[in-house]
Amino acid sequence: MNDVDSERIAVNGQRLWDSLMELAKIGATPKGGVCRLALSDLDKQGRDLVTGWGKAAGLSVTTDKIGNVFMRRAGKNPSLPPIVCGSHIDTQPTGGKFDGNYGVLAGLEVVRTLNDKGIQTDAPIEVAFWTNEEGSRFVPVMMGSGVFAGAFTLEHAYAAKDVAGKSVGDELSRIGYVGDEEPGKHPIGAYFEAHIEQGPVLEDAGKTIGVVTGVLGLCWYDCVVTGMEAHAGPTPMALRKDALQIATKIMQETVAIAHRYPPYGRGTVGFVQCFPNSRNVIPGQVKFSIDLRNVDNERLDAMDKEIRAFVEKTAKESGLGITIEQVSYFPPCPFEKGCVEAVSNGAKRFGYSMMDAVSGAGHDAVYMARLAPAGMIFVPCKDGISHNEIEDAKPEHLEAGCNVLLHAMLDRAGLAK
Ligand code: HGY
Ligand code: MN
Ligand code: MN
Repeated sequence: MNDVDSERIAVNGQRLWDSLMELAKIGATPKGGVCRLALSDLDKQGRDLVTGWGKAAGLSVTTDKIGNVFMRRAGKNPSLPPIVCGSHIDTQPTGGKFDGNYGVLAGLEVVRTLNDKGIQTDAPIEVAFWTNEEGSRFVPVMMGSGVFAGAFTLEHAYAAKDVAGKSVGDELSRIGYVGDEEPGKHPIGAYFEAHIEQGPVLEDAGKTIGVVTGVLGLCWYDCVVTGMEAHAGPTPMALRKDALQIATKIMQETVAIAHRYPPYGRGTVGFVQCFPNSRNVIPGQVKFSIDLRNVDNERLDAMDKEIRAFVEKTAKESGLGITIEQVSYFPPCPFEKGCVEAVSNGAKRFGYSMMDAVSGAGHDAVYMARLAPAGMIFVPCKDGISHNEIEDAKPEHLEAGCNVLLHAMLDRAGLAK
């Protein structure tokens, strides 16, 4: 046991790639992407496949009440808190093979490699996947890890509904993943998440590993503009209460605010519902999402104030009813220095090119960082594209990131003496 030179062990990149391609078959789309929405039948199939692989690798599986799953490899010292890695396996409707899935299967590959080499760690190792990271079908975003970290209550999460009116509580129990464990009552010694960058910086710089120093803060809002449905023909322009025309002003301002707070300012409107959505009816109501992000609290707070002020001014000027409700929020999140160093040391050990990176995307690691030292490993994705069915990554980059994950985990878990 442990007679292997742990400095040199490396993962099996082909096995990692094959497991990614196998999981990607669940919810595969014609354009080569994956649509596996949180708590759908496909999510259940993905969960069953991954937990089946975990059990086959000798892991013991526990699930908590919001459906977060933990797959545990015993360490020599069971009283030590586990070193946890993972990510999510739910995807966007036009998602890719790698977003989230990579971090979970890289964790599984770490376990399979330790098994192959007969290595026993001092602390236990766990591979986790978190419920509804994407926040696409159900809001808030990063739901499972957020409940785990106490950012919002289990009841709040259970009550969340999708556009068809189905609730998280009902859907989670329908797929059979309401576990016994109280969310958060699960020790975490440290947490690492491997993820594709989902942006162009690493590829542009020709680097293999992104040593993630932190994550942008995020504010999500639901904005509803209420006017009056009327006939598109007889209604003079000056007498309309056109909800869509007013909504578009707020949508434009969302983007304008992001441009006013560079370089990390982000403003996006991705979800729009127009009622009654008929070509010859002046829209009576429009509901849309607003996603604002930035790298520090000052800028994010300023962006929040500006969008709220603009909504208030627009309501006054237009006379239409406008509501704006914050539905997700987390502040900018720096990662713990020791974990950041463990990641860069792992990259150095293999001689991988690397650079510091700030994550524009939110990740479950943001909530884990509230509970324990946490860090992330980025690898490039093709043309920096993600949340798109054409999302792609190179096997050698995915393998490199997994090697760094392996050594960062060993750095924290220690080898059994
Ligand atoms: O929205 C995000 O940043 C993540 O993909 N859920
Ligand atoms: Mn993700
Ligand atoms: Mn995503």
